[in-house]
Amino acid sequence: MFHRDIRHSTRLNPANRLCRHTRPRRVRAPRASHPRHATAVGRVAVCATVFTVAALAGCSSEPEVAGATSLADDGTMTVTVLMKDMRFEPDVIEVEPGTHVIIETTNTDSMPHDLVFENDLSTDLLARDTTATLDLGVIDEDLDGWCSVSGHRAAGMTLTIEVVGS
Ligand SMILES: [Cu+2]
Repeated sequence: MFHRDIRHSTRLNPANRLCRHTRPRRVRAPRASHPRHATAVGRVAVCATVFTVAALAGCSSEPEVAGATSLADDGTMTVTVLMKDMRFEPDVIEVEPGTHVIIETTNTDSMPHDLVFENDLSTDLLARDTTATLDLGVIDEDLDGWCSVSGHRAAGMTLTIEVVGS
């Protein structure tokens, strides 16, 4: 009886209710001093989360994982950012000063979005299911980004690269 109720409500609820709780709004870069180790641990954690969520709530239709981070041998960090429900996920990316950051962003909304940074780097306007890669170069201070479609920034569609640590 109890089990049946639970299953019933899971089926009725949008699958992303569970997914959303597992997605970080804020992402912390792996420490540069141990890039390989940090990357490996991060990837294992992300994979485990995706598997669990997919099994529980059927979220496997979304291959991109918000906040997924990969670190190249030279320390260049690539972060996956989703445009979703008029938000960037994650909306804050923490990096250590001097980190070379590349943003790979995919629009999962039906409406078009773009990503513009205060240093004038920007993506094209992205239709649904379109991905763009933006090389931000080496980050030494906080960098504000947003969607330039009218009203979206004011509605909270912002992305901040935040420099932390020393
Ligand atoms: Cu937008």
